Amino acid sequence: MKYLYLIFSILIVCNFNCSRNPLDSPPIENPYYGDINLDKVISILDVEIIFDFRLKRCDLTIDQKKRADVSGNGTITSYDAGLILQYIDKKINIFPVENKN
Ligand SMILES: [Ca+2]
Repeated sequence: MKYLYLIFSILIVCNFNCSRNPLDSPPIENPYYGDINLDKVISILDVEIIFDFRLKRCDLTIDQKKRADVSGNGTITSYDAGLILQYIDKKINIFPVENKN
């Protein structure tokens, strides 16, 4: 299972790096969902935290878990990581959890 997450993360990071121009993605001020490391931007660093959490390399606070569950399905998985990548890449402009609130 660990290798599956590693392979998936490499694939999405490669896709992310190949398709995104960081200059055309201005930061969003004070985002809540997706900003897991609390640095006030949604970035690849937040995606990495999800994989670290899934691989039990780190723990998250209750607030960080709420921020990470961008799908709003009550779990934190690679699906949430994928949604954050889509958000960064401007393929979506709102997280599913925000439609539920
Ligand atoms: Ca962040």
